[in-house]
Amino acid sequence: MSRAAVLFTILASLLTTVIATTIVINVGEDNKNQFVPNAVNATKGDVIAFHFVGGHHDVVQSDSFGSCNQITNGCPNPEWYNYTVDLPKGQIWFFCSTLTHCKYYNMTGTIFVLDSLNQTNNAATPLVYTGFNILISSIVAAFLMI
Ligand SMILES: *[C@@H]1O[C@H](CO)[C@@H](O)[C@H](O)[C@H]1NC(C)=O
Ligand SMILES: *[C@@H]1O[C@H](CO)[C@@H](O)[C@H](O)[C@H]1NC(C)=O
Ligand SMILES: *[C@@H]1O[C@H](CO)[C@@H](O)[C@H](O)[C@H]1NC(C)=O
Ligand SMILES: *[C@@H]1O[C@H](CO)[C@@H](O)[C@H](O)[C@H]1NC(C)=O
Ligand SMILES: [Cu+2]
Repeated sequence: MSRAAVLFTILASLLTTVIATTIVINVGEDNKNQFVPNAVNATKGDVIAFHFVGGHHDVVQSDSFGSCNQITNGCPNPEWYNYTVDLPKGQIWFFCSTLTHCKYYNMTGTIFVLDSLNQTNNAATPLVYTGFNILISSIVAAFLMI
């Protein structure tokens, strides 16, 4: 890489760090089985702050848009579940696995992760990405105690 390219890369990553934002998604808004908003744009480093505002819900990842196929464990009804986006681009699909909230109420959503260096080249290529795994260790721990 040329010196200019190195400098650009450093500056770009600094800028990305500085402009990292928090995006709030309300879970169970208006006591309905819904995520509001159910689609957000983000870039790597942004925080998706799931705010559990009503009812009993969770947030888990699925394998495709609108799907109810669970691929990770998730976070059941905390006050907040703050997920820091840690893939460079792609899509992260999620849903609520409580009762029939996904199947009958379509309680689903998508994080479109835009390439922070080229936002026209956005989330066209879906990546199945497993980032919501914070409960795995506690589930394992629960098994060990049985
Ligand atoms: C996300 O970005 C796309 C363009 O890449 C835009 O069309 C869309 O309106 C944006 N969605 C939100 C929720 O900001
Ligand atoms: C999550 O983010 C929200 C919004 O920025 C903040 O109010 C809350 O304290 C955070 N909670 C945790 C557990 O990090
Ligand atoms: C389900 O929700 C998604 C957003 O997560 C939306 O795009 C889609 O149109 C909804 N499907 C139905 C059948 O309402
Ligand atoms: C940004 O992405 C678009 C779509 O893939 C591509 O056509 C364009 O050349 C890219 N721009 C840069 C500066 O890489
Ligand atoms: Cu729910």
